[in-house]
Amino acid sequence: MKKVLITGALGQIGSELVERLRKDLGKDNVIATDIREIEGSPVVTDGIFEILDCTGQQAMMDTAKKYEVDTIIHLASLLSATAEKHPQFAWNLNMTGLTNALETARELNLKYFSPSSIAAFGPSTPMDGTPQVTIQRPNTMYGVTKVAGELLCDYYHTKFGVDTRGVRFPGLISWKTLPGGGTTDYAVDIYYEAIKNGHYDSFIAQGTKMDMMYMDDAIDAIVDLMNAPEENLIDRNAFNITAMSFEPEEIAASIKKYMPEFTMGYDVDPVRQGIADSWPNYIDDTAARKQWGFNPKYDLDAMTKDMLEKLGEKLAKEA
Ligand code: AKB
Repeated sequence: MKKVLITGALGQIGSELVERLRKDLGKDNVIATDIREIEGSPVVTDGIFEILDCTGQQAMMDTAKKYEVDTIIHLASLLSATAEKHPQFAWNLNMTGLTNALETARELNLKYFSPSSIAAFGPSTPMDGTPQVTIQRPNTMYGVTKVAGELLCDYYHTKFGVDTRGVRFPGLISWKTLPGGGTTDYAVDIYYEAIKNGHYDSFIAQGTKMDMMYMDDAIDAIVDLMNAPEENLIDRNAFNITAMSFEPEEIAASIKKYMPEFTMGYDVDPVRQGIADSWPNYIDDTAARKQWGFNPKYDLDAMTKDMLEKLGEKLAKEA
């Protein structure tokens, strides 16, 4: 991975991955793209940035050719809750973007990464210690696109020899860029509300466990998987990875350790609760640990400490 094209670069993962890869590879070797431009964003101002609609095959191919990249990291995608509101649009965006990115990788012989998700599992999946290879019959449109994407990435590897790689991300928590339209977003919102108001009403119900990860570990995971020797990879698309699993009461308890006055209530959203109930309580990421050394650094309390510090500073500056 020497010169990388990133789609969805202004999103929650993209904005931090761009920053990291500009440091690792040099500014001229990271081509950040997104469908829109956010004025003043460092993704736009601090290096190469192009407007790119990933549903346009030719535009993606032309951008990859123009910059002579050797890797494509395709992040543009609609998340679970938004996809349930607009299922046909979600299918179109998630699948057309993916097939265009895979075709670009096939034709130009590029290395390829796209994220899958714990959403690729469904109600008939074993919920505790969900294995790497197991039943995948999700009942959400987002999940359907993630399973189809995993299979298509495997197909492009076995049929065309494209070096496709992916992970099943859990909920990702970060202070720099907000997620948009996900089910696990409550675990980000809670920190914002804790700092701003000292109280949070969770849209996910008491007792609902989901896998989560701090963004620093997610970015390391992408970089480490892309740099792993190809011969070590058996599972490819896509590896289970997780750093922690918790329910709303546990994250609230972790915040209380640093902000004893913090309180939490519930205002459960039935749609997002239904999605959360269909996902695993915790997944087994042994394959990722063995095949490419996945080893997250942040547990719940370490993440909470860092989130409260960094988000607190950010919100104070913005006030
Ligand atoms: C979502 O909640 O939709 C995402 C995911 C787990 O893929 N954060």
